[in-house]
Amino acid sequence: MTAPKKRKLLTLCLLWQPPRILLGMKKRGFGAGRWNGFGGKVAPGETIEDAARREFLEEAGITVGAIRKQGLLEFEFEGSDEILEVHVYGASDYTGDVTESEEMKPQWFDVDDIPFKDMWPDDELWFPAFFSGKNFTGTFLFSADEKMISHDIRVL
Ligand code: 6OG
Repeated sequence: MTAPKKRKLLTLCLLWQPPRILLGMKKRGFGAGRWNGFGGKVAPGETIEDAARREFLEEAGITVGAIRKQGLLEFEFEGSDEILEVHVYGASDYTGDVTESEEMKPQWFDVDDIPFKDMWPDDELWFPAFFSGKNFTGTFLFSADEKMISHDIRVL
């Protein structure tokens, strides 16, 4: 029997002020070279929402206002013994100055001009649900070389 896979809790927060959205170019580590929302691992003893806010501050230098949970995404990579459980939040206001960090280079994009070809391939599939304001779930299987093999997205 194979052991059940460990789950790694992560956050992903999108700051959306129609018609613009703030994305960050990941400069190092997992997902480097791709634009994404802001987020990372939930630390022991921290709520997922606190982690989302902390990561935004660490990566883009700003404090987000109210945040709303909108999605739950699960990513499995072939050959990996863990499942990434990514909690997706939306925010629409913030305080502070958007600042580049060692991990992320932030940039505003028009929502009609999102650089999907330089993002994780799943984003194009669930961003429409995010922008519709609906809640959603998704499960994705990736190959070890980061190609998407299958996906199942449900808009709730
Ligand atoms: P650190 O490992 O840097 O956090 N993340 C993904 N985001 C998208 N859009 N698609 C994926 O498809 C992702 N896998 C992980 C979660 C990694 C950050 O990247 C997100 C975190 O915000 C595979 O701490």
